[in-house]
Amino acid sequence: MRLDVVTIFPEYLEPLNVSLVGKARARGQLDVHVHDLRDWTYDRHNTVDDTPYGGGPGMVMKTEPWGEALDAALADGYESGAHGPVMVVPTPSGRPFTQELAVELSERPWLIFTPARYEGIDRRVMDEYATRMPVYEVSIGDYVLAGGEAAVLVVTEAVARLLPGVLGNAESHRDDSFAPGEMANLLEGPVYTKPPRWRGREIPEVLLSGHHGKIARWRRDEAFRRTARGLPPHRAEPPRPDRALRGLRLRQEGPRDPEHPGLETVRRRPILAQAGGRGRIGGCCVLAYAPATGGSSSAG
Ligand code: J9T
Repeated sequence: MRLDVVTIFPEYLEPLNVSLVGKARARGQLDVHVHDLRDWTYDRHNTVDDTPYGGGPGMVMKTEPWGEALDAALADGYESGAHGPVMVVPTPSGRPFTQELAVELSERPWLIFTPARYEGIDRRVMDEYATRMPVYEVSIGDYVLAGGEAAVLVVTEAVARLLPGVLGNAESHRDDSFAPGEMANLLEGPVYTKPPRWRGREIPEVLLSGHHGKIARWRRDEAFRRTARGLPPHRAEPPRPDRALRGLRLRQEGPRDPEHPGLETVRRRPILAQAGGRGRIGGCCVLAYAPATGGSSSAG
């Protein structure tokens, strides 16, 4: 996979040389190119921003440096044989970044990140490149950052570990929280390692039983239990019931989400803005599971 990052802080992307992503680079599984946006400015001050049309606070990143930087990154990529670019624009108003989206991005051969500072990038840049490639505007959570670089690191790490051969054991992301398949919509349960007793705390006996069937069942039960205690706050999107949720039902408190009329809200929380996502400005549904036989009290 090829990654391009265009930024005014190339040094912010140094962590891409470390740990799992750094190793994937060293092994040639990831081909990372970090570009300085200011290389495409021609004034004394290397200006990349200007005041917003229509007034208002803050500054907006200018079209011209982004256009030239992206054209140059694209030309370089195509020249070296890359194909199928996707532009990834980190922004708090983007589509929520989920494991599902990480999987989708991991299947693309070439990602071009455009982390912005200030109030964001002039809209025409995204509109222009959307005529040439898919443009994903992505939010890593309901908060605002000083710049999109930290979001690039988050997305890259989530995507890189899904690339074939990057994780040591091919099975090791099968059981991730949110991974598609058996554990879809479930959070991972607790894990333990040696010693078997620490400060008076023992590990669950079943894990020492050597009985693989019982251990697998215990792990699923623990995952259900953790999920029933409440979804993590960053899950703005209601989970879809699936095979893994047979025997559980959803409990209600609050209004129904019109997009998911079969599901019921148990907790509401404010969200910043998810214009492109499935949440609603000012509040969204968070769902919790309850045993089908249980009463109607909230699981949250
Ligand atoms: C400037 O970028 C952001 O503030 C940002 C990017 C991606 N996700 C967010 N939640 C914020």
